Amino acid sequence: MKLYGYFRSSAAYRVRIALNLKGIAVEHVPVHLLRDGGQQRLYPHLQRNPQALVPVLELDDRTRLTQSLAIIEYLDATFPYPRLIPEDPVLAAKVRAVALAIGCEIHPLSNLRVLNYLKGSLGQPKEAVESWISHWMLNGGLDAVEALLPGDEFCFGGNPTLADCFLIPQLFNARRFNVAYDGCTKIKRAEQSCEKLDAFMEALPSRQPDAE
Ligand SMILES: N[C@@H](CCC(=O)N[C@@H](CS)C(=O)NCC(=O)O)C(=O)O
Repeated sequence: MKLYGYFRSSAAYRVRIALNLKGIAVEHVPVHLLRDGGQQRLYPHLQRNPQALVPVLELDDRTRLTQSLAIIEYLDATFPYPRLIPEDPVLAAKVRAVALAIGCEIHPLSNLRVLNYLKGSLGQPKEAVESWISHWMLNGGLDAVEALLPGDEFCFGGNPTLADCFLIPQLFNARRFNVAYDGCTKIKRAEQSCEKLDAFMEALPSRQPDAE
């Protein structure tokens, strides 16, 4: 399998964590989101994903899967150990809710193309863009995720789940954009637990072959 990604892409980072937790080796193929005006928007990648986004997981039969949540659901169905989506339907719904809160509501508002539009087309100054990012990342974002968590070792229970695969890359984004989440004690607890695991550490952007 091949994972088309970018070291700093938090959506690709989610998939890297899931692959590592399951011990699945893939070939990592970088798609540079800034070079050549954004390689995600150029022909070879647009064929892989018409949304012009990473990640894309290409299976050995060349089937291409897009959207990190769908990719991780596929991995959980085909490599079931360790489970990332709990069997219990109520717990599974809670785990998915945290992943969706991050993936559908927090992350898209500070995605590269959104920030480029704010800066470029709308001509917003740096301070306004920074204020946009921290407002949406925190208010009704990470503070709501904090309220959704029970306060366990990981997001839910004593083992990492899909929710941790989404949370940790979003915290990387928060630090990158200087968004303070120190008051989120349940999030911090889950983060500290994840940091003890190689699967999370090896997925860090700084440890990827295309890291700059
Ligand atoms: N919902 C998508 C989001 C993918 C996404 O937004 N990827 C970003 C990198 S984190 C990207 O490719 N951005 C390119 C751009 O904005 O032009 C997923 O979960 O896979």
